[in-house]
This record gives sequence, C-alpha cells and structure tokens, in this order.
Amino acid sequence: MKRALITGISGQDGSYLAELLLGKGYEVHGVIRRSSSFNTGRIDHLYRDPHEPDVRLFLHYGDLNDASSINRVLREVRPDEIYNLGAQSHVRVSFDVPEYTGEIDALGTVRLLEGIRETGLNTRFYQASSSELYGKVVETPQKETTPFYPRSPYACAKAYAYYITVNYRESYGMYACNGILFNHESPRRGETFVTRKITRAAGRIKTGLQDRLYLGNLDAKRDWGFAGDYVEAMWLMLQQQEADDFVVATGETWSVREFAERVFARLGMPLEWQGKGGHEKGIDTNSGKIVIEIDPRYFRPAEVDLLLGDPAKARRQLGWQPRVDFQGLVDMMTDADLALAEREKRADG
Ligand code: NDP
Ligand code: GDR
Repeated sequence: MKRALITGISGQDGSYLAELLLGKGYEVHGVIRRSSSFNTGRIDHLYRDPHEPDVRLFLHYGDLNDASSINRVLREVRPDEIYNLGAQSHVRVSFDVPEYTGEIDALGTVRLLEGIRETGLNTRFYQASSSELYGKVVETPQKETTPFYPRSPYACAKAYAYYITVNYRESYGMYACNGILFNHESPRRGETFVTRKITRAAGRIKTGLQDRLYLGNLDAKRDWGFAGDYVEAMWLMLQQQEADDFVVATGETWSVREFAERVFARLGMPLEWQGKGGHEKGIDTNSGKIVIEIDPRYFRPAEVDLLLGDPAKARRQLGWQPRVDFQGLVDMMTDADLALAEREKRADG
C-alpha cells in the first residue's frame, strides 16, 4: 500500500486529493493545525475513528512554520509521496501579512525539502505552484517556458518555493515537481475567493438572506477550472518516469464580471450594469434592485489582469484533461450555494 503525506489537507485541494488517494487504495496522512474552531470540515466525511479496523486516513498536528513538527511527521510517516499544499493562499491577504506569507509559502517549502533530505527519505515531492507566478502579462497563453513576473507577496513567496523545488531536484536528484496550477474552484472553495464569494452571496440574495454583494475589480480575467479535476494532475505528476514541471489549466479565460453574470442568470436574476469604473452597479433586471456594488477595499495594490494557461504539456505527457467546463463549474457552485442558503433560511425559522 502506498503512503502519501498531504500538507494543507484541510483546504479545498487537500480534501479532493485525500478523496482521490483513498479511492486509489493509499494510506493518507495529513498535517493539520491546532485551531480554536473546527478546521477539518472539508475532510470530516473521510475521517474514521482510529480505533476502527482498516482506517487509512491519519491526521497529525504540525505547522509549516515549525521544522521540528515537520521532521517528526516525516520520520513517523515515511511517505512514498508528499503533496505540499499547505499555504497562506490568499493573494489579497498576502499584502497585509507579507512576512508570514513568505514564512509559510516560501520557507515552509524548504523546511519540507530539507526534512526529506536530512531523513534520507526516498519520496516523491509535489509543490503547489501557482499561475500567480506569471503575474503581469508577458506572454499569453502562459506555459512552462513563460517568464515569471510575480505581483504580490504571495506570488513572490511561491516563486521562491518553485525555484527551491527545482533546485533540490537538480542538486540532490530528488523526484520533485512543480504543478503550476491556474485557478481552480469548487463548492469547497474558501468563501473569500471571488468565485465562491459570488455564488455564496447570490444564493443568499436569491433566498432573501442578504441584499447586496460587494466586489473589487470586475475586469480581472482568470482561467478557472474545477479542483476535483486538478488534483488528478497532481497525482499524475508523481507517477512519471522523471520529475518535471507542468502547467495545469483549461485554456479558457473569463472575467469576474462574466462569472457573476452567469451565476445570477442561473438563479433567474439576469444582470445589467450601470455606471463606470469604481462606481459600477449590477442590477437584477427582474426586480430592478441593485445586487452588486464595488467596494475599493477589494482592489489590490498590484493586480494580475489576465491569466490564461496552455495545458498542452500536461495533456501530452500526463494524458490529463479537465472534465468540467466553465458553465459546468458555475452551475455546480451556484446550485450548491443555493441549497446551502435554503438550509440556512430553514434553520433561521
Ligand atoms: P486553501 O486556502 O483552501 O488551503 C490551504 C491549506 O493550507 C489549509 O489546509 C490550511 O490549513 C493550510 N495551512 C495554512 N497555513 C499553514 C501552516 N502554517 N502550516 C500548515 N498548513 C497550513 O488552499 P487551496 O486548497 O485552494 O490551495 C492549495 C495549495 O495550492 C495552496 O498552496 C495554494 O497556494 C496553491 N494553489 C491554489 C490554487 C487554487 O486556485 N486553489 C491555484 C494554484 C496554487 P487551515 O485549514 O488550518 O487554514
Ligand atoms: P486569485 O483568486 O487572487 O486569482 O488567487 P481570487 O478569487 O481571490 O481573485 C481573483 C480575481 O478576482 C478579483 N476580485 C476579487 N477577489 C476577491 N477575493 N474578492 C473580491 O471581492 C474580488 N473582486 C474582484 C481579484 O482582484 C482577482 O483579480 C487564487 C488563490 O487560490 C491562489 O492561492 C492561487 O495561487 C491563484 O488563485 C491561482
């Protein structure tokens, strides 16, 4: 039985990856952080009491901030595969906590790599690299050879993590890969990322629990895929003859505005826009009510305007391709959040 270790198992991707690996018969170990509130909601459906027979999911307290905890987990688990998904993953927040973001996203990665080297583990390593590395547009679509131009403390930290992963591969012959993943979303996406923020608010507006949604830059464009598809690419990267780096994307790009339009249309509230720049408003054409307004607090000191990935190498070498398209993703997230809002409303009495 293969054994995998996932940092960030309690996050969106960690939960889908854990499901995938358990389904493939792996023993799965995850690093979680102690928190005063529940932070394992996304994996509770996978967790069994460790006293039951045939348990294959195990959780360990640790932190990417804390090398001794990482080394202990590595020594205890001795994984065949490590997926480093743990991160302060919010780009806007990284401008508020730049040093902490570097501590976890950059130095956390070298802590893991050094831990592997020092313990002499023969393990395969996946690093959650990001399309944010491309930042300011140099070339579209963006592929493995496109130069990086990070535009946030998050992206700068991820650039360090990308290069240190390549460096450990080249210096020590480690099987270490970077997946340069473009945005991927799901009903499990954190509620402050723009897609989920929109579907969550739209469901609540539809059910009368909320009046309005406040957004930042409506014209940013992203290559949005489904997280469930993207974790398959992570796994495939660790099953190859040789370690390599891959872009994972859909090859399509859509604006935040277009995402919002499709979500509200699905809920029977087609939008029309009034005003310009920072004063735009989204009106529900059926009710005539303002449902979207701009709040400048959601603008970023430096923005990434356009991301569009070229997944040709992943398709060619990994045989990977996404199953869920843009409208499929919109529908899946919108329907899940409408159902959630309806449950909330019933609970409200
Ligand atoms: P989430 O924000 O949903 O999950 C992040 C995970 O990291 C959580 O489990 C979180 O734990 C954990 N974590 C945060 N800080 C630490 C720490 N100090 N030590 C250990 N674990 C920590 O992110 P996603 O699942 O969306 O993304 C997974 C990875 O992929 C991240 O590295 C992200 O930067 C990267 N990425 C994501 C993309 C996307 O579109 N989703 C695209 C490209 C890259 P807790 O639950 O306790 O907060
Ligand atoms: P991103 O995702 O920064 O691409 O990082 P996010 O959903 O936060 O932003 C996407 C775009 O939407 C614009 N935007 C808003 N964003 C948020 N969060 N809230 C708003 O109200 C809002 N209004 C407009 C943003 O300006 C931006 O242009 C995600 C994370 O998962 C990273 O960890 C990952 O590396 C990258 O995707 C690829």
